[in-house]
Amino acid sequence: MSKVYVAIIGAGGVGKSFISQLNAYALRSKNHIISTILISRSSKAILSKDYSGLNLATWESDLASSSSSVKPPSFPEETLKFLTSAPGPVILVDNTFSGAIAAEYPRFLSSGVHLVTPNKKGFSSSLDLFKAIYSASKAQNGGYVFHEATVGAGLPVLSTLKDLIDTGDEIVKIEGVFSGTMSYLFNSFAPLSPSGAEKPFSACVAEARELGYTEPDPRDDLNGLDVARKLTILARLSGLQVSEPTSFPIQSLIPKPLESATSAEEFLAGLADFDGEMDKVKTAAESKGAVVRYVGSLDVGKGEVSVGLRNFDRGSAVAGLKGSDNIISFYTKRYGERAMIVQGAGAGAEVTAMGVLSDLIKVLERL
Ligand code: NHO
Repeated sequence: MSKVYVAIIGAGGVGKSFISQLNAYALRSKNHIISTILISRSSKAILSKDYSGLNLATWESDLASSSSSVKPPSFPEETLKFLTSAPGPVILVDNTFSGAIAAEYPRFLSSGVHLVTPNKKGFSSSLDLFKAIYSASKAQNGGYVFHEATVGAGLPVLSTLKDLIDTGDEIVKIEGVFSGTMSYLFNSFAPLSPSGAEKPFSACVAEARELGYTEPDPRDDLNGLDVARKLTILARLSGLQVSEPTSFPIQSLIPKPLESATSAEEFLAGLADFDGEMDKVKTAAESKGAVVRYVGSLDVGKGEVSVGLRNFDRGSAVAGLKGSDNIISFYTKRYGERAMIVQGAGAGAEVTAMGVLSDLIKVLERL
């Protein structure tokens, strides 16, 4: 049994689920002793200074009761020093939203620290950072990097894309529903089998927010940027040089006058005034025997990426999606027009954490 050290930054929704899944995995692992040496939130941290490992069964109360003076080690210097002084391989798990942490990935990787993360920032911001991350990982003694959960949560989207490319297939087009929030919204606003009791778009947004499917401010979902980040990652891994996630057309569902609303509540209150516009979009689709959905599309041959509303035939897989599920279709030379399809829950802490843990297991298998 070889010993591996794990450092976890970010212990919110995904982080908590990840730690509980990691604890269960560590108990049943036959090949590795997993020693968790750091768990940190924005303002607090627990650290195993002698590298003997934290107790994953009690981490939450340990973190809560850790004195407020126990701040996370300063990032990146102290953290890097602590990790690179460990007496064995180290895997850094970044479960934050932080762009500042993502900007330091190349430094950690080139120091031999392995990285797994659901944080999209490092892979979907500037192209320079994306390239620096991969070249640091590929350099001699560079750490492995995996980020499956940045697209489709635990669904095998990035690993499928890699397998298709590595086996010599040619990616023609990738398209689908990449946002759990948008999926839920349109499946309830424009269902495949209308019952006549559908709600206006603003009420669907309010309901999705109450159920916890949207970000606290729904504009962060409706602006399309989350989907654009996912498409940027897929495009870059398919070989396209996408400079920024805003360098291609993104259809925002935020009415212009509401962009400057000062709170989520003000935004939601004003959204009802624009229900008529969304109704027109829905009715236009219905008149063609179709339903409207919010999708992302990547045409590799043409080098085009787009994010926005599109009509889909009622018999199509996209139209038949349920709840907050994602669907991703890979059109390739080998699979032809029928496509290879990956479908299922694409948002939520448990399934996202599963994507992160499966990446950590991939690193373990390579050590
Ligand atoms: P939280 O609950 O806000 O937790 C963030 C944690 O990071 C907190 O503990 C905070 O204290 C800590 N933190 C922030 N900055 C820090 C710093 N500088 N130092 C130390 N700690 C710091 O966020 P979540 O929900 O747990 O998300 C964590 C990461 O997973 C984010 O990068 C998020 O984008 C990513 N992620 C989440 C989901 C999800 O469902 N929650 C998904 C994918 C990736 O597949 C999901 C998805 O795409 C959902 C999407 N909205 C959709 O499709 O509708």
